[in-house]
Amino acid sequence: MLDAATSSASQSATFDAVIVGAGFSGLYQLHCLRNRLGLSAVVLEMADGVGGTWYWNRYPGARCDSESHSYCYGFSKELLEEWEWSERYPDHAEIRRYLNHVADRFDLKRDIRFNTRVVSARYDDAANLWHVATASGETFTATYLITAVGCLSSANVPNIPGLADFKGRWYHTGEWPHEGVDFTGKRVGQIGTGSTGIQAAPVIAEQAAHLTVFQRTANYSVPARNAPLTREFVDYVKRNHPEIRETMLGTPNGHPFVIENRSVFDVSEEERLALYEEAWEKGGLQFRATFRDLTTSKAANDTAAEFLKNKIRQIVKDPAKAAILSDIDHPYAAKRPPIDTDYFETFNRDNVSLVDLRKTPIERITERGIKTTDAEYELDIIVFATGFDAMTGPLFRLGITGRDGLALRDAWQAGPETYLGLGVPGFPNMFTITGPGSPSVLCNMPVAIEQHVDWITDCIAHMRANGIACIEAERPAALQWSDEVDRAANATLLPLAGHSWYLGANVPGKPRRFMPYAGGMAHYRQLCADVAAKGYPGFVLERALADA
Ligand code: NA7
Repeated sequence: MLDAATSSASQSATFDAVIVGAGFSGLYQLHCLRNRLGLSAVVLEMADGVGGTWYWNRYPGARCDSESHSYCYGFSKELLEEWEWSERYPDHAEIRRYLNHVADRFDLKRDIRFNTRVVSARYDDAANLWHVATASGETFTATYLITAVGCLSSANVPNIPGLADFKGRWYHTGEWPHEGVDFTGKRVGQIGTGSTGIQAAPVIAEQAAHLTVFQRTANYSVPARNAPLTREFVDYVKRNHPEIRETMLGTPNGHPFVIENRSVFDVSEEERLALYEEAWEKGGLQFRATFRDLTTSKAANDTAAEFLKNKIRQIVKDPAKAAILSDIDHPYAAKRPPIDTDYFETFNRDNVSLVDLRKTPIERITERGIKTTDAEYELDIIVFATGFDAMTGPLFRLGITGRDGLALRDAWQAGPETYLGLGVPGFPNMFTITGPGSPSVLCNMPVAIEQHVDWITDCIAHMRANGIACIEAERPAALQWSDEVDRAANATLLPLAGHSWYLGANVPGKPRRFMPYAGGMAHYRQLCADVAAKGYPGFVLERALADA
């Protein structure tokens, strides 16, 4: 084991591993490497606290769509038993409290460098080491580079002409001010109606003088039915977490519910509507699990889509608004399905209006507000709920270069190419937690993260036990895996939402490639376990020179 020491010659602190990011991934990876394997590891984190996604996303209504009792680590029985969530879906502040609790409980903060932004990470072929540089000029050297930067951490502010002219204030939801934003008496414009916009609009509308929602693509949403957890439920979870986790680990998406094994067409129309109604009342992402073929058969999906569009028409009283909100152009759940608290009801308020950007696109932002092709909307505040440069964006920001000076950005010019979403050809000893090509965002994130961190930890332990100095994904294996990622996506309705961020379609110029692995988490876990059990086929493992 190397010592975490600073060499005066190079001014570079040396570690076994540099981990980038202190969210769910980075915290657990540090725990595994330091507390389990006894390695020296440091986490470099650009924020001044832990939390990752939840450090930055503090917008009004920011709340997780996974149920709280499943949105947590499963590696520690004691942690599972001592932590109590307060609501069905945890809000951003409660998740930060949880992650701070984890960081303190496992004494992690002493190895996290906060306010430390990575600007480059360069693989040194000759020394088989990574050199990581930060914005403040510090450098860190390590055998392993582990990216724990999350999938949705690079905010996408669209390049709309005139933003610099706007005299009011503007904010992106993913970089929300810690002190909050006071909307009292303000005219607010919100661009974006994805999961974030759908959470934010009802809360902003309650405070603002007027809220104008600028919608480009209409979206489905199912009520979250958030509520405080009862004592009985909290106790039930404590008593039954092994069974709950077994369910989570057995499902394709890592949630604590099973997908029903019936087809839409196994039941009569009357029964189907009753089942949808029941799922609507129950609320949450579980709506998608009402039938097994909702995500794979367009005909099956159409029945759910029609049910949900009818709900919009029933809830929204103004028929013109209802028509714009229910004019949805993609199958249900082909984009990430939002869940909400009173989203459609918000459009019944007198102080909320809706602009259909499909009919009247934004021309520019002016000094006074947003100008579409048919009107200028005067605004004091613009909220960009416009999403993220997902999955690859956070990795590119690290300025990674691999073997022979190859930049990751160049290697992935035509789209990401990984083996299992864990390794990249040309980038030895680099591991990407929930990288492109892994289930990641199609799974309840902590479940995906723990599987990756456990796999990486076992791999590093294997390397050290067997004198292996270097591991690198092989190109043919990565190409084959890319084909498998495409195949898995094409077996579902996911590619039918041509404008989704899963495809990179929300960022101009980004190559269109379906990025997450849609083959299901349980199946993927088995594939990864098989690769490890067989001695890592698809990776090249090199012994240290002295041992060769
Ligand atoms: P999303 O799901 O990417 O949604 C972004 C929204 O912003 C969506 O409605 C976009 O419309 C809209 N958008 C983006 N750019 C523009 C421009 N230039 N003009 C008008 N409207 C625009 O991001 P979220 O933050 O809501 O959710 C991200 C994930 O976080 C979510 O899926 C969960 O996993 C958690 P579009 O659909 O592209 O027409």
